[in-house]
Amino acid sequence: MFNKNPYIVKYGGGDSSAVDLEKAKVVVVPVPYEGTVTYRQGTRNGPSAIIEASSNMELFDEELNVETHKMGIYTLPPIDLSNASPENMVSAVYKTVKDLMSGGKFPVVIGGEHTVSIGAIKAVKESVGEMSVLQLDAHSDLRNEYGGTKFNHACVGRRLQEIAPLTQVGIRSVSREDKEFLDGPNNITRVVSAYDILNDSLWDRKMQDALKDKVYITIDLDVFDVSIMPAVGTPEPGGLGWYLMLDILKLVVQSKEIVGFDVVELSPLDGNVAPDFLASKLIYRLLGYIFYGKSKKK
Ligand SMILES: [Mn+2]
Repeated sequence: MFNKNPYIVKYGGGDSSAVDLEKAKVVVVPVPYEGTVTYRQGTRNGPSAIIEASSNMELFDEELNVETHKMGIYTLPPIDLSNASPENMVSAVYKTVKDLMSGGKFPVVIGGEHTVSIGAIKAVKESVGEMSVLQLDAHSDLRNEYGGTKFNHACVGRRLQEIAPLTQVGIRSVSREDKEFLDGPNNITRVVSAYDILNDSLWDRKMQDALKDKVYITIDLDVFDVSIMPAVGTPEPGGLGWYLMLDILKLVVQSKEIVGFDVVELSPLDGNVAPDFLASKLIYRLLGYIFYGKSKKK
């Protein structure tokens, strides 16, 4: 479907592709990597599907009443390392994001499988110092090793909490090893599960209290309910709806400084482009909240 010359189109389409790198505030980094997927394949097509969808999306944000792209969104050529080891891919993403951070850019990484976040988060952490990672995900992904590598997507949470304090929200799938890790004496990872969101009226307070002032957000699209986001490698029932997700993001943007984010694990479906558009609009809306939503409270 969306495989024809995908990167000629930039995120946001015509208008925002006119921006050059020097003038851009935000730089989109597509990483179509799929090296350790365990079930449904196709995340390598995620970035091109998101970018394609973005060129058919309204660039006027009807909630915020702004044209978010006007602050300058630049899309880099993809970091395409399909046959590389996860370690090599992680270090390539690290180098790119590190350069962007030293240039004062705000990084938005789009995957690809969830391991693409590791290098990005390491680079952002080194640049901004003390920060938290907010992981919106169905899965805890806290195994130390899976399929013979520490860089499997099932180990992402574990790697991330080695870089910065981790708070996971929307979790509804936990392995025995994940659980033992979470219950262990030295664990500082905080989990606000899908069940907490349903049953604990203080869940939002708990999420905010767990986060430091600076926050990097990593969004695994399987955090959404499968009814609106079926295009993921490992779907789990019982996920978040669109407006709940927006409320969570608004809450975090209002109370914290967001230092970067990524959106990963889109695995486009033949014959259903709705998930691609969801992912594209999610990125745009979150950029809107971060760059226009804070001062302009409606
Ligand atoms: Mn997941």
